[in-house]
Amino acid sequence: MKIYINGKFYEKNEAKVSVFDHGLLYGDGVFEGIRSYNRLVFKLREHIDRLFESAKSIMLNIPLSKEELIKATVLTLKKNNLKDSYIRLVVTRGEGDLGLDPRKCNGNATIIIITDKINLYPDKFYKQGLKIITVPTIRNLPEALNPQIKSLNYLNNILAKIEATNAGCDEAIMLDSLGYVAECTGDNIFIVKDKHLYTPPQCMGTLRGITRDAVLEIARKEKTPAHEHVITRHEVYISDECFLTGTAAEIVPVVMVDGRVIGDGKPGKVTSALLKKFRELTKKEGVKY
Ligand code: PXG
Repeated sequence: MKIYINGKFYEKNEAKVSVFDHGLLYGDGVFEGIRSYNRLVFKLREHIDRLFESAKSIMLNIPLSKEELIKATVLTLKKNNLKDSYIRLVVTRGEGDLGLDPRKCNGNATIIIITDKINLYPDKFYKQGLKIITVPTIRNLPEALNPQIKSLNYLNNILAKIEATNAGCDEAIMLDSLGYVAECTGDNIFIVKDKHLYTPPQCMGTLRGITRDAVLEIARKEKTPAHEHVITRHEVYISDECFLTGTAAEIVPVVMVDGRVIGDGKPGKVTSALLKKFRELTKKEGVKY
């Protein structure tokens, strides 16, 4: 495995960063998780745009242009000769001292590109659907740490994941500070009611997921009404179908929420049709390498 760090390639056991890197010391940095399908990187430009937006928000200067970062990603994929891949782009504040002041990092951001074989979710998740639970940990307040920033500090989501696992569930629904449904720990959430799709708007403490946007795009093309609208837990419980979207999961059905059976307790028809369309999209769209 060849890993890109600041313009050079290293073998896995030699790919290391300093213990003084503020990505490690403070979670001070940003990242993206991207997938490639049959040598096509799905929505690469959208992921790069989001990475730069996250970086801009935390005043982290990425010392490459978007085009250069796309080239570096493609080069890493070529070097690793991976047809289907999971790509992790990480940009940290870089090496500083033990104080949190980012000025000590001298603008030496660390850029890391890891490309690996994709670890697919178990098939049973798609066939049987997920059992999920609402957890006590709420999603970060946009006024404190905006969930639009895909930062290296994922403790908010990790705590929620631990709570779901402790309860014997596959995923966690995280609420916002008002008690509305925000998202899951690494996925966005959708419900289907009377053949309409609903997903929380991004302003409610929800990451604007790229898979979420792809689903909204498919729905628009298919003339399925889709709404970005606040969702309560009640509306999730009485929905006909529920599913999660994310780069790793793609579109995964949910069949139980907080002990309530969703629809008939099986993955729904709308969800399955969307997954089929989504997989067709990943076969034909993307940056080739
Ligand atoms: N919400 C959150 C909080 C996320 O972290 C999504 C929604 C879905 O966004 P995309 O753009 O992927 O449709 C994410 C993305 C991981 C991992 O290793 C998690 C994500 C991305 C990549 C890797 O668990 N989450």
